[in-house]
Formats: sequence, C-alpha cells, structure tokens
Amino acid sequence: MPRVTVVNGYNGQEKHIDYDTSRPKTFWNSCTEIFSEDIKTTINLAYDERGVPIPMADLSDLVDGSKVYVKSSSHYIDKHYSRQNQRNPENKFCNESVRMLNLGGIKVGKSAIAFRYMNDMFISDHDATLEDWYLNRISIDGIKVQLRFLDTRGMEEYRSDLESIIERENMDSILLIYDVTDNTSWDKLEEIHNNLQKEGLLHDRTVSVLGNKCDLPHSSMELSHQKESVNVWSENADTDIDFRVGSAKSNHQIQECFVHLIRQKLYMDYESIETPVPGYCDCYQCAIL
Ligand SMILES: Nc1nc2c(ncn2[C@@H]2O[C@H](COP(=O)(O)OP(=O)(O)O)[C@@H](O)[C@H]2O)c(=O)[nH]1
Ligand SMILES: [Mg+2]
Repeated sequence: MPRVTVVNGYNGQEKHIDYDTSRPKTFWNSCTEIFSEDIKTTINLAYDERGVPIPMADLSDLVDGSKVYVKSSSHYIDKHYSRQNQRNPENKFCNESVRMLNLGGIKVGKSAIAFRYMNDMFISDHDATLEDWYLNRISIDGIKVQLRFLDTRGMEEYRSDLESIIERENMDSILLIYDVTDNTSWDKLEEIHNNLQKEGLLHDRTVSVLGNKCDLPHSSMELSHQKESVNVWSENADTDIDFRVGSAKSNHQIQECFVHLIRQKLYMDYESIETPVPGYCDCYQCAIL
C-alpha cells in the first residue's frame, strides 16, 4: 500500500495515509477520518500539487510519496465561494486576487521563469531592461484566482525603490530567485532577503525561494547549505518559507512553485471567512423576516 501525503486544502496541514489503491473509495474515508477534527465534513475533492482536480478514477494511480490536497464540497469555505459565484456571475473568474513579484540578481532566470509560468514557453533571450506586469487567471483547488505578477529587472545593487513598490502595489507574495550554478547569485539573494527582513517587508506576506537552472550541473553540497539557510530564515520570520529547485528551461517545479505561493495566500484569506454558527441556515436565498 503506498504512503500518500494528504494535505488539508484549507490550511496546508500535512498528514499521511496508507491507502489501498485497489479500493479508491476508501481514499475518501481515510481522509475524512484523519481530518475529522479540522475539516469536520466528508472529504470528496482532491487536487494535485498544481491545484488541478484529480478525478476519482485516477486515485488508484497514486504512488508512494504522492501529495494530494483534499477538500470537501460541503465545507463552509467552498460554499462561501460557490455562493459568491452564483451571486456575481460576471465576477466568476476572480474569487481571489494575488499580487506577486520576483526578486533576485540579474541573469538568474527571473524573466524566463515568469514567461514559462505565464505562457508555458522557454525564451532564452529576454530584454534585460524590461520590467513587466503579467496578468493571469487560474483555478487552484477549485478557487478562481487572478494573479498579477511583476517581473522585476533584477539587481546589481540592492534597489531601495523596490521597497516602495512592494508597499505601494500591496504585494501579497514574494518569489526570491537565484541561480544554482552561480554562488554569487545566492550571496545576492541573501543580501536581498536580509534587507527585506530588516525593513519588515516579509511580514504578512508569503515568501518562497526558487533555485533556478537545475537542468545544469550544480553542487548538491551548496544546495543543502542554502536549504539550511532558508530554514533559518523561516524560523526567524516565524513563517514557512518554501525552498525548492527548478528550471525554467526544463519546466521543472515552476508551476508547483507559483501554486504553492498562491495557496499560502489563499490560506491567509480563508482565515477571514466566518465560520457559520451552529444552526445557522447558510442557504442564501432564504431570509427570515
Ligand atoms: N540552462 C538554463 N538557462 C536558463 C534558465 N532560465 C534562464 N536561463 C538563461 O539565463 C539567462 C538569463 O535569463 P533571464 O530570464 O533573462 O534572467 P533575469 O535577468 O533574471 O530576468 C538567459 O540566457 C536564459 O536563457 C534555466 O532554467 N536553465
Ligand atoms: Mg529579466
């Protein structure tokens, strides 16, 4: 029986189940049971790391180490969004909006990563002087999200104007990028991180680190050192900073990295959705006058 990591799709909490793939229906029972304290309703929705629904028939393909995000269509948070869609059909593509920017040294692949995620293509020669806004509409775990993304020019020196951009543009999320084949780009990223931390700009924002160009030869010893450092950043900031390596060229972990950051923001938004009081009728068409 494969050991599957199941993730609470409302707050990111992870648990594990040993799941008999020859009986896919038992997947829902195991998840409902393991999350009964937190989710409280019957689990019947599953999504992959990219936020894409996993059809019931594909549950039997899960293998050891698979990661599945689970939810319940009768949970009050999902009901909140489906009511929102019914009330505002014209608004149906943006239940939530996320504003994000990338930061990192020059030539680490910031533009290549943005272009790969937004257009699913690798372009090897971006204009280094451009600063581009991207707009994308995506569905993650059944929630329609509008993503506004700023591809910054990058930095030889730390640019203090970025601090005002982060605040002025109300950025929710920061994607910190370096090049795993170039140690000086890691030093640059550390400097950027330390400045953001000092200015209090990491507070209340979701942050991830992506080591790009993993399709090229690189040192695994350096990687484990960099991963350690990000763990320390997480501890100091008292929040989870995701660390992963990927490649804009081979399209490794790019979508997963963006979706992870967006999910963290969604989890923060879910906290502001009111829990219905027991006995409350959440059918919006009826009103007791
Ligand atoms: N091998 C490899 N090259 C990459 C990758 N991402 C970007 N590059 C190359 O790195 C250079 C700088 O990329 P660019 O996106 O302009 O970097 P930026 O200055 O951070 O925006 C370009 O020559 C890209 O072709 C990758 O994942 N793998
Ligand atoms: Mg660029």
